[in-house]
Amino acid sequence: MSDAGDLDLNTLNDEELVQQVHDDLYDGLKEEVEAAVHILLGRGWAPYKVLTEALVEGMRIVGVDFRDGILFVPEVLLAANSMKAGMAILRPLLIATGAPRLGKMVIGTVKGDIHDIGKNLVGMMMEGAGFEVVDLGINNPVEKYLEAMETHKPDILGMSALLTTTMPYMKVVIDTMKEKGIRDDYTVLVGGAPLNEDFAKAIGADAYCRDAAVAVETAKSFMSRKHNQLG
Ligand code: B1M
Repeated sequence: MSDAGDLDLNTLNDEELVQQVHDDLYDGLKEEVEAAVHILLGRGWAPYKVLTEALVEGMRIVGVDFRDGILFVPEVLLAANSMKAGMAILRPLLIATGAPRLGKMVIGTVKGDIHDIGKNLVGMMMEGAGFEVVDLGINNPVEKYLEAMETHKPDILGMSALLTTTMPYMKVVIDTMKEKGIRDDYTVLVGGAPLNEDFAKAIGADAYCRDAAVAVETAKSFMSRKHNQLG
């Protein structure tokens, strides 16, 4: 899409540089994405602004062309790797807020699903807001979630699914929690592009989170309700 070959990213103004990140993400140019993230941070951009305006927006554009059959899995994988490289630079900055510990969340992508960018972002933002996060990774069967809840005793269970074929698995996890009599011991938050509030309600989750910022706000509000009940 772009000719990033001899381009000196430092010569671009902010708007051009963000546009260039979108192009470089699209082209899977990891090192260029990393360099641009460093430049934007060096120009005083807040990490969250770099994340949303440069990386997340770039990935949204990739998603549109993937859907329309213009990009294919290998190209999207390269874009995803570039996105992850940019996120890795931002991660320590986003989590180093010194916020007091608010609670603990176990999060994982459900069985059959290997999408993890959104889940990782939610984990990063939750850590930044003061939550301890245990990340189970991708492709988690119900047993993995149960084991993690038993071991880590979180306040919140977060599940992510990006495919219409894998989102019903969230109900399998919640139903199993009900069968074991532990459903009400946890706040269950779900998210992922194909979900919506009605789906979350139908499967018995506590809330649907449209994005990472909503996940943080929702988690905080459930934690304050919990503390009010206890106190
Ligand atoms: Co996939 N893929 N993919 N893919 N992929 C989608 C999801 C798709 C919508 C693309 C499309 O056709 N438009 C489509 C799903 C269609 C559907 O089910 N209706 C699709 C498909 C079809 C597939 C394959 C089947 C393709 C194939 O093999 N033929 C295959 C499936 C593999 C599998 O999982 N078994 C596949 C593979 C891949 C890659 C490996 C190439 C790569 C994933 C790399 C990775 O994650 N490490 C990939 C990617 C990158 C995408 C798109 C382009 C981008 C997803 C992403 O990272 N978005 C995606 C298109 C799209 O979503 N529009 C697509 C950026 C991220 C920041 O947003 O993940 O939505 P998102 O997360 C947000 C919110 O949703 C929310 O907060 C996040 C941050 O704001 N959120 C949560 C997410 N999880 C949450 C959990 C919470 C709370 C909030 O818990 C509390």
